[in-house]
Amino acid sequence: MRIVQLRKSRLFKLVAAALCVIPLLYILFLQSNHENIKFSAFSSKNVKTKPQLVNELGNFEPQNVAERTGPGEGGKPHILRDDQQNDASQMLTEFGMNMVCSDEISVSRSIPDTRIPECKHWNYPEDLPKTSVIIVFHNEGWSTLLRTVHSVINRSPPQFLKEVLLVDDFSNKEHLKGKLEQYIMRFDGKVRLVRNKEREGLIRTRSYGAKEARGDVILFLDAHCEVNVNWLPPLLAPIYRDKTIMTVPVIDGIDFKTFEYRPVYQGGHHYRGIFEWGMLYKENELSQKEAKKREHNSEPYKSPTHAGGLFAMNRDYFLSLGAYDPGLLVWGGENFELSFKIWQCGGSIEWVPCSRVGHVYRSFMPYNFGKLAQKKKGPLVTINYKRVVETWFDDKFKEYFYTREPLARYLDMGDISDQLALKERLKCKSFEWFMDNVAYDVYDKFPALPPNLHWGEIGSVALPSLCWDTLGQDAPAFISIYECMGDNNNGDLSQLIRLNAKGQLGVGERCFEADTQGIKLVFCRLGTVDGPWEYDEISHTLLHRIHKKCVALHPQTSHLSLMPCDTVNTYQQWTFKELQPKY
Ligand code: UD2
Ligand code: MN
Repeated sequence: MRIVQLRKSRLFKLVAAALCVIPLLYILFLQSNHENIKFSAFSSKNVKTKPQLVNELGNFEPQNVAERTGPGEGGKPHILRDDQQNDASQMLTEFGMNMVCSDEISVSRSIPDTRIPECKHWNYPEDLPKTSVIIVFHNEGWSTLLRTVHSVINRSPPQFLKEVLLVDDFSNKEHLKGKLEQYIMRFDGKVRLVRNKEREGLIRTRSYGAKEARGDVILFLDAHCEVNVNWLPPLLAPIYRDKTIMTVPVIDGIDFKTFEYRPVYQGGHHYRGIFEWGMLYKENELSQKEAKKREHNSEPYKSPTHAGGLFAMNRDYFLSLGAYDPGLLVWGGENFELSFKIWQCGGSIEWVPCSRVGHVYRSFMPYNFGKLAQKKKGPLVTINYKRVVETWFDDKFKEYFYTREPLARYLDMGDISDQLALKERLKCKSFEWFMDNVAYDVYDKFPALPPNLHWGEIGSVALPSLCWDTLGQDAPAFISIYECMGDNNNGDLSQLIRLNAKGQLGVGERCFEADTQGIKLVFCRLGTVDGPWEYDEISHTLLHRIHKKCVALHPQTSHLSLMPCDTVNTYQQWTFKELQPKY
């Protein structure tokens, strides 16, 4: 604080001495005082197009931010009293986050500045584009939604904030109706609210928001975020330089129970967004090769993809790419669709370390997918992935997806001819090009997948109605035996097991290992697709090559473990049965 003040006064003297118009400057200074943050009104730097690292405080850094006290201030956890726990757990069930806790925290609370120190010393162009911050929501809690809005208003230079556009995806909660309309009137038109006439899901709702927006740049946030100090200019600067760049802030975590605000990533380490072949979103530490392309550690860097929720883009560019594929329903896969489309069709994605935004990661999804989910048969998110894969992947890569997610072959993804036509029209590059030039580090963690030798349920020959089952547990856990689901399977993947040509036995993104106690579900070793398993097509035994033992079912306890191989013992014999789900 002292340093900031010293700097400020020195700057003040300099400018005043040069211009001898202290009263005028003072008026300017007061006008720029927005809520409790002052944007430097005397930035004499004429930063035209490129951000510049300077010794003094950057031109949009807030100064004289008032100290605040109260629940949750400074991003501290807010702990409730014992007599509030009942209400709290009710709210947790309804919203996936502790709204009792959130309601007691100011919508304008302070949070810790999680940026690396260098971030305070960038000057950004003074004429950055005007932005529509678009927040889509479905049945979100009151104080979390409004804290998102207030944080944007409080921490964005007003000249770059065209509007905050709230898009209601057909919520039915009372507090999101008239009360919300009433509340936003205090923002004098800066906050606008539009509503869907029926449930569209977050993906289509965002596309609608983009069409409705009035800013040059559209910037999406989830409805439970808090933007951090000076978050906006660093996101706008790359887009100002090149309209085909999508920018992504670094996401901090807000605890869904206590609302503690804390960084997700260890200090100074940079990550980029990647994916595994089942299309689950993953991250990888920035390679030296990428890191070295920049002069300073706080500068943006290229990333293959992003988590989905928080990003900025030129509005016309987004619309010229056809917005999101309108065939993607409700939730999931849209982050990949947009990322592949951007990269393959000539644009790029940059993660911006100096822009930090907090997001409440919920414990579970508190809403269902509504009527849209019933329209489609089968798991909707996998259908979304299939549309994306079928549109943007080359044949070789499509195989990796179907190897990892064999049931996806049976899903009806609808018509993608418009997407393919767009790809043709924009002369987009191949997926191979994308993998070689942009997402090459995916292979470090998720190498090309060898084909499955077998996939489906693993049934016992001794007790044919029983199959291997993860029982929906996450790794690490012991695997059990349970009644075979057969073709009644409808999206429950706990019995869908794959044995690949290199001996890896997997279920979903997890793998099977064995120790003296039993057969275990574990995290697959990253960077390899090899495994210890070997299935004997004749004896139907499953050998662990390292332990040189076979998987056996204990006749009394139904426990699975490794035993000395006995090829004629039916309790050591297993059959794979492919599933044919009737979606
Ligand atoms: C992540 C993304 C989210 C989205 C999603 C995949 C982050 C931090 N979040 O899941 O933005 O990309 O992955 O699709 O990267 N909503 C609607 N209509 C619906 C469902 C949700 O408007 O039918 C709203 C919801 O109120 C919220 C936003 O969409 O404001 C994102 O939904 P979420 O928070 O449930 O998604 P999340 O964070 O689990
Ligand atoms: Mn979210």
